[in-house]
Amino acid sequence: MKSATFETASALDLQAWWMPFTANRQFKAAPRLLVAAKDMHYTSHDGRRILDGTAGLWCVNAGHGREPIVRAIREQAATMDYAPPFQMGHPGAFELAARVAELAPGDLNRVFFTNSGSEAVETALKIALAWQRARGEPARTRLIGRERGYHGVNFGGNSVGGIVANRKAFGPGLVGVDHLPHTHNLEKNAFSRGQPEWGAHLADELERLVALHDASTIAAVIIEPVAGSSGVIVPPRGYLERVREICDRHGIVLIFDEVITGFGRTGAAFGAVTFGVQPDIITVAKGLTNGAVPMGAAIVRQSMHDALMTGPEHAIELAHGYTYSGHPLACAAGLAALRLYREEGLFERAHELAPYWEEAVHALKGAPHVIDLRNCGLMAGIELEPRADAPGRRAYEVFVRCFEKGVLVRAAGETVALSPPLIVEKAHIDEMFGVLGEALRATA
Ligand code: PXG
Repeated sequence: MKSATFETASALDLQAWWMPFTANRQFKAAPRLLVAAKDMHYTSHDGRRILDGTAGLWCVNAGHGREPIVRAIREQAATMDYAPPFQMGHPGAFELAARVAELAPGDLNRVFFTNSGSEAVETALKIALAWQRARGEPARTRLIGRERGYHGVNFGGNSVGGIVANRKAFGPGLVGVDHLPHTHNLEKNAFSRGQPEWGAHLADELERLVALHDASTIAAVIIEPVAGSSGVIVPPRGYLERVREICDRHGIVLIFDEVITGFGRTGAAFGAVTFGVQPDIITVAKGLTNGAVPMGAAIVRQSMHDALMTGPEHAIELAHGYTYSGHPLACAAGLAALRLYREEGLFERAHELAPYWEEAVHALKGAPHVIDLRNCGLMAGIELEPRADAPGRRAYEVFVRCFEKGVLVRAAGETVALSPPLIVEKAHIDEMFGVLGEALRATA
């Protein structure tokens, strides 16, 4: 079957799909539809080539429509469409788990599959609680997130998350949740290249929360090594190390939510590797399958897993899982994606391109409206002065202008975020920032 063309797209009734994280009425009045994708480019419904500056939504790390991934999905669909994961298994899930475990740092080598980043987060939080209970600390039920954190949209992740717009409509969420302060500070850190110098002391706020609640009530801390959705906030030097130390001192599980930072985005397999800090659980999704089939995972320390392998052998050790945990199509896509990352050295490539990327980002200093520039690996945040009467509007307008000029960027609040596929070439980087500069100059 052929992909939708401009004609079919414009004839579509757009009303039935309640679109996620979208201004539905605004979008449907002036829709932006994508109908095809290959390598670094999308094709829009009006037949234009759009350079992908965001790897879809931070996920298509090897670029679009890669033949080995397409083939793996096609072959798996034809061989076995689905296999139940409860009290049954299939080879692909075991193989992918082993590959993920090899890639993950330290003793993070037990992998629980989910279907999204949100589910990976719920899974990690539940494993942390179950582990505390299994080791004789059942009173440790508090979960600590961070202001401006994003951990998906389910009740657990939303509760530990710290983006007010995502929280305010949905009630109190989980009880027993607290938040660390975020580390964003324009006075101290604006225009830092890579990790800012100022802010490691903000990790000490965790000591304050321990003093307030008592360590014996705290199960886990969850943070993004680099906060993505709230505008690419890079951790201050020494900050993650200090969070790790405090968690160790108080028996608190440390979860890194690497749904965005996993699979090469920061210039190594995981942010944990880039920053040299070992968490107890890493959550992933997105790049795990190159975005081609939905899949997430919680990657857990073996010792935590082993502590739950108790009780009679016939007993289910963790009462948790999804119908589609380890779905065969997702596993096929994941195995092909990880092979591509390895064979093409894409994480190393991200690392090697990062200095060029950093120069391109910081060359926007002095461009209209720009009040901060942030970068890490192949991620960038360009923060704009908000319009007093219309928060977020300026970044949104820049995003629309870039799209009209053939480059896909992402507006995250007041920040324009970029995170291209790791196959990006220097000429693409020049094009992205050239168009972004033009869009900034054209925007009031
Ligand atoms: N954790 C993190 C750190 C994420 O970035 C999720 C969890 C949830 O994943 P799922 O697969 O359930 O969406 C994410 C997702 C944005 C944006 O504009 C980012 C995400 C989702 C939607 C928009 O930055 N990240």
